[in-house]
Amino acid sequence: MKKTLYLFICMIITFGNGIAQNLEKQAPQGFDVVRNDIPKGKIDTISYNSKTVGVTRKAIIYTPPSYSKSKKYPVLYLLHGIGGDEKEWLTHGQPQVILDNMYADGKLEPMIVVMPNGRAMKDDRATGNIMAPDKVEAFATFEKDLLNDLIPFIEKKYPVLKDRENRAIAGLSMGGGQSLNFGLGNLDKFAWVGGFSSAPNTKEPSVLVPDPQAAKDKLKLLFISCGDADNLIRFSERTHEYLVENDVPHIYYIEPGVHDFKVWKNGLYMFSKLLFKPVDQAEFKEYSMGSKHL
Ligand code: FER
Repeated sequence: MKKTLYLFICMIITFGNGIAQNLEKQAPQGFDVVRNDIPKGKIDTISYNSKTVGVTRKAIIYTPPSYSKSKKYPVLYLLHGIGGDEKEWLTHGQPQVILDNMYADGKLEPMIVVMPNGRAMKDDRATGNIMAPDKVEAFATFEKDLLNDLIPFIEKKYPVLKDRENRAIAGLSMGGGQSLNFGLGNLDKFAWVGGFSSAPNTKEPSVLVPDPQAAKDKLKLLFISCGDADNLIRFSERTHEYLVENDVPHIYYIEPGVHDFKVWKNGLYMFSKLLFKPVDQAEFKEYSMGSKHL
C-alpha cells in the first residue's frame, strides 16, 4: 500500500513537471533561426477539388522530420491574414524553421501542418482591393471549403488521426477570426483553437460561444494572443472578457507588439508547443499574470 502511494506521488511529480515546463511565454532566442545540424520536415503544395468554390484549390503542407506513412498524425490547420494566401505563413513566418527547431529540442508532438488559402473564391489571390466585400465574404465561405472539401481530402491522402482531439485550428488576424469562428462554431470538429491578433471578422462573443458549458466541456485549449499596441486588440479583449465572465478556460496572452509576424511567430510557438499533449487548464491563468488584461 505504501509502495503504491509512493509510486502515485512520483507519477504526479513527474507528470506535473512535464506540464509545468510547457509554460513558456516567449519563444527563446534563435527559435526562428535555421539550424544546419538538425533533421528537417518537408514542405509540399497540394491541390484539392473544392465543391464549395467549384475549382481546384491549393494548400501547403508541412510534414514533420520523422514523418512516416505507417504512423498516424494529428493535424493543425494554420490560417493566414487578409493580405496573404496559402504562402503567407511560409514567406513571412517560416513556420517550418520554428517547428524543425522545436522538434530538434523535443518540444513538439509530431503533427502535420496544413496551410490553406482562406479566401474561398475562384480568384483567391491577395490582389486588387483586398478589403472588397466579396473578398472579405470569401473568408467566411472558407468554413464550408475547410470542413467539406479540404479536411476530407487531407484525411483521405495523409495518415492522419480523424477525431476532434487530434485536430487543431489557428491563424493570424483574419485567419485568427476564422479560427475562433470555425473552431468554436464546430466543437465536434476541433478541440484546439488559437487566434493570434484576431480581426473584425471575429464573431461577437455571445455568438461565438453561445453555450459556454459546451465550450468548457469540449475544448482542450483555447488560445488568444495579441500585441498590446495592435489596433485590433479589442476583438481579442472582448472575447477574453466574455470567456472570463462565463468561466471558459483559455489562455489570454498579451505581449509587447503590433500587428505583425513577430507576434504571430511567437503565437505559433506557444500554441503548437501545447498541442496534442495533456493539458493543465489551471495553468492557463498564469499566462495573463502581471497584465492589466487579466
Ligand atoms: C479590418 C481591419 C483589418 C478588416 C480586416 C482586417 C475585414 C484584417 C487584417 C489582417 O488580416 O491582417 O477592418 O475588416
